[in-house]
Amino acid sequence: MNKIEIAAILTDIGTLLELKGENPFKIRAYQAGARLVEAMSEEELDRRIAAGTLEEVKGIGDALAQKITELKATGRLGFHDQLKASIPPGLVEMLRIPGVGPKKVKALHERLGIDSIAALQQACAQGRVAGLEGFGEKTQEKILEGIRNREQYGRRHLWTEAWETAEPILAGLRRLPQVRQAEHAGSLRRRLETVGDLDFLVATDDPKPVADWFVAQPGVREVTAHGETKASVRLETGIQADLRLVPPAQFVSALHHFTGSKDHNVQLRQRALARGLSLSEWGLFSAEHKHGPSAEPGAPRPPGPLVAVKSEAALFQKLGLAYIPPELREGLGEIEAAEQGTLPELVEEADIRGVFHNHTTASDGHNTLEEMTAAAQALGLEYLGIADHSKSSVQARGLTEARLREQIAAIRALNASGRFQCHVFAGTECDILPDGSLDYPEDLRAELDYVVVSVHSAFRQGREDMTRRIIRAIEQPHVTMLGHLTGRLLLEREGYEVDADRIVDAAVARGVVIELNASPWRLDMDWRLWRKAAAKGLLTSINPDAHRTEQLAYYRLGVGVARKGWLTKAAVLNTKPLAQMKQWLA
Ligand code: DGT
Ligand code: CA
Ligand code: CA
Ligand code: ZN
Repeated sequence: MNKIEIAAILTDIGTLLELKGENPFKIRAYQAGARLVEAMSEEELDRRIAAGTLEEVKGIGDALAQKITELKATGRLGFHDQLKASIPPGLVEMLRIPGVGPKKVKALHERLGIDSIAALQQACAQGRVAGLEGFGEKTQEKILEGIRNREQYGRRHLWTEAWETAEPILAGLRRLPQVRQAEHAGSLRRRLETVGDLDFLVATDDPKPVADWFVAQPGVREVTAHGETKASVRLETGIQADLRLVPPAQFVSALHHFTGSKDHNVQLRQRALARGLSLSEWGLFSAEHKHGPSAEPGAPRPPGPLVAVKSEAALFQKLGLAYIPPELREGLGEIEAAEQGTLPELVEEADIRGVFHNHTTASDGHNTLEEMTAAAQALGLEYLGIADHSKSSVQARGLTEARLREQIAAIRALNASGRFQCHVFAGTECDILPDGSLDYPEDLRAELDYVVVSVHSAFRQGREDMTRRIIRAIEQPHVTMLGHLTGRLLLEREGYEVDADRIVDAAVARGVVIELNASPWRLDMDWRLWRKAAAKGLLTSINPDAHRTEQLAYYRLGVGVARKGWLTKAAVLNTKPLAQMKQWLA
């Protein structure tokens, strides 16, 4: 187990103890222990475990040191397993409702006997929760809203989660000897930020064994269809998956059809008809009749000869169009642009040279500055921008001015040491305070290489106040970019309301960048707004907002979303090589 997995278990123990109403000191010891483990480098943790010197770290007592050592050695902890087994699983599930923490769960369980989300919903609906001490009408309403959102959102899945489920399935399909070609289709292939169900398409002359494999693969909870042209399953993760099986000659048209979107398909079919062609999942057909006009009234018109196409590019070409990448197939003008030859040359993963807006253990990140730098370098990035939280973000352990100055010095020293090829830019994610002023003064901002400004408080201000607040923030000196425009958390909470057009205009006027926050929960600013914004001259930066080393790779997800927003390499700041980037920031 690495330090992050160990810390996660310690945190979990803290939560479980809190649910049991254990001694607050004991709870805090586990929470603090988790943080201390995270803040250590992997090497230090190994060294201390080997030397038996964990207890020397202030805040780690004997009992904790023993548990950490056991986790490191065996990857398990008997104490944790027993603790988990002693608590009804419904209580842990209730923690996923926004605003419901361990103390509330405990009170609900002890005083009202509530041990599941369903029971909680019922109690709220009957007004029994509002009467509890520490709850009230407002809390009750918020809990209900949280439960309703969960149900509504529960039908969709974050793109990354869907991708992680889908990749091994596609790989499995491709390994089957009967499979000639296999692809993802649907919203996953179009890189929509959330995915309803997975769609797979296979070309085969022998569909039965393929469908049989699909419904029997590990992770299948329920089979909802099992035929030779289509099979559907529900997976353990709750995601549903459709497999379509077609003869090889039909693969291209079926892939196009099942990639969608529906709007794109409808528009393309109309275009085909206008050109004397008929397009469907079965193929592209010439509409001319071979069979004369003798068909019965109302019978489907027999198709004319098949127009063979070897690739999607060829399919588009037959319709007089340039190739439209899947990300753009949303029926939002891509067909017109493909006709006029004005489709953008989309940014690609390989264009990204470095990443801004990343956290370290100095605030709420899980890896040290050095670990983050090593990881960025391993990804082949030329530069890494650090942007820890500012002092008002207390819950995220935001840096005081003195601590930020120390961090700047540490970053300069690291660059000077030559330890890493990857250059580190010193930045901040500076809070935009409720009145639009900034959490750090101008002279300190001037010492940094770059400044991200973000809203993390007073979310319910209303559209007009929030818009003015953000514009005021980005109009101040030494502001490089605006973080997560709406603060949304996909499938969890809506963002705060803003007038995006006005903020974009203000950013363009001041030469401020708006980030494309590439965290899978955010993907904010939304792809639907980028095409128009970039046309106004807005630059973006694809920012992973990484809180641990593995999350640096989120920039790849951000590239997918940028492509969906029609963005070119030129519209993305962090495609600049290091020397140009330094110049631009200066
Ligand atoms: P999702 O699953 O809700 O995230 O979105 P999609 O786009 O993956 O939709 P899905 O799985 O229902 O269907 C996959 C594709 O199949 C869809 O993008 C386009 C095509 N398709 C499905 N139903 C229709 C339809 O009624 N008309 C047309 N033209 N295409 C359809
Ligand atoms: Ca789908
Ligand atoms: Ca589907
Ligand atoms: Zn933030």
